[in-house]
Amino acid sequence: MIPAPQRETLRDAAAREPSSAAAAVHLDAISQLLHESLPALERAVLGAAHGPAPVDSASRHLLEAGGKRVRPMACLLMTTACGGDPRRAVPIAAAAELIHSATLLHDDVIDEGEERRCRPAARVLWGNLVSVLSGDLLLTRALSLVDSAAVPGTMQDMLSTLDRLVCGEIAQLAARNRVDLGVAGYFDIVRGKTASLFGFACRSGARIAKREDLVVTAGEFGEKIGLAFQIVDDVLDLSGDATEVGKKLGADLAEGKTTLPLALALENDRSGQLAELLPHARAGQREAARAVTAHPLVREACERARAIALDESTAALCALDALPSARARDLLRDLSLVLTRRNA
Ligand code: GRG
Repeated sequence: MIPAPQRETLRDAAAREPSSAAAAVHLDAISQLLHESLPALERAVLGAAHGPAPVDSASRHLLEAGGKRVRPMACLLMTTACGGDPRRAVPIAAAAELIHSATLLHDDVIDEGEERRCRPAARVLWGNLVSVLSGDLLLTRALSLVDSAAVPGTMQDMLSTLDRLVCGEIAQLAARNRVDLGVAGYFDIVRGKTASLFGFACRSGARIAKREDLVVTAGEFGEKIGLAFQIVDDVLDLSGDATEVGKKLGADLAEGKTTLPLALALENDRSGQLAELLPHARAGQREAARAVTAHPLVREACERARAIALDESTAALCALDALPSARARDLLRDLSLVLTRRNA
């Protein structure tokens, strides 16, 4: 149960601040605290893309397109919040970003995605085979980084995180086109496919800082912001701005995914009108897709999903009280706020 005062604080902050201006201020403060480790992180991430052509080019194409780097940032901040030196966290933070990048390269093949980070997906330029092998290359490089860092507990954690990621994706494929997945089924999938890697990034921060006693707390924070992050991703797919988001909107709908807004809307669909429209939208009928996206139950569910993401982040923040560094703890709080309110 989230203590009421903290819930108020985050909701108030979310309502008070225009999201883009606040995000810029928060991200600037995070960059200042991590001014030595962020450039090193970038070098470590981009340095992983060397290898045989054209797999190296496909990897670089994705890595050089940027991305928000939120998983490594969470790792670096958590290391600092637990009293450690963020420079020591660079290899494992880079590994978290490389694993994420590998999943994107594979995911775009599975979902036949065309755009990623405002660019054509690697599979569009080099084909599926190269995209899969680029993902494999980055995955291997990530494992090497974790192995060389030799931080007790992180390799084991990395392996079980990969297991959860893959199982989350398998569960999502098995649930494709279902209308009865429900909110609980949705959360099961997202804990695996998204929250697990945020959890790894944060647990690793506590381990790098040699605070084994804080690993569970840090992991709880990471898993919760990961859930919140995915929920916002779902909402943006149904209601975002394609130029800001950097990929085609409505993709989740077309791919038969039951995202949180859809699961919530379907729960309230007493007339069955939405459930009837959904298979047509998923079969690629544009009018049906437009009708689903504009449906009042879906619009209302997008608002509710944003509120759930905010509550999940607030719950995450409760775990942070135990962490020693107040400055880094505040910045983790700001990072959660940015992630929950983002439009891209
Ligand atoms: C272990 C290689 C490997 C694969 C596992 C394909 C797969 C199986 C899992 C896919 C998991 C997946 C793509 C989850 C979605 C996570 C998500 C919200 C992606 C968007 O992340 P952002 O917004 O992207 O951080 P940027 O571009 O900013 O980095």
